[in-house]
Amino acid sequence: MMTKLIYILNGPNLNLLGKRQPKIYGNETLADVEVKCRELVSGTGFELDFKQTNAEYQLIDWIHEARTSAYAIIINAGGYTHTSIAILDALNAFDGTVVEVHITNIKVREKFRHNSFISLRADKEVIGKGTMGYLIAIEFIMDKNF
Ligand code: CA2
Repeated sequence: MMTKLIYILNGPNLNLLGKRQPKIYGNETLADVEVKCRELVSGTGFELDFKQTNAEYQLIDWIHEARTSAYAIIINAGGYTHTSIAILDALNAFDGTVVEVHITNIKVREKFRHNSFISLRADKEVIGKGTMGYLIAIEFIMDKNF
């Protein structure tokens, strides 16, 4: 059986998850989240590429790479969510499913977090569900496939 690849892309500062500001972002590290995501797809015919970077160009390069290798992208672009037309442009060149994830509810935080450029391309947004949002995003992609 051919496996379907899901890219899970994490942007700036998400490497600090579980290490600072637990009241806002919780206690789980990004490595913990990756383990749970891998458990969820295990034996389903889906495969994960789970990555984090602090660099905008790197997110863009990975999205370009996904054009030929991935079935879907789950993206938490961190602070670039609210600023990056370049990431939106890259996502617009990707034909597969795009799910935007935010651990916190960006709509009820500071005003500068309310806008998301990524939401203009996303097929689904999962916001304010904590790190469970990544699992909800995977479920959405897997359900869409059946
Ligand atoms: O809620 C989210 O998932 C965010 O994408 C997280 C970003 C923030 O800029 C967005 O507005 C919403 C921040 C990344 C996490 O930054 C941390 C900083 C310190 C400790 C833990 C995480």
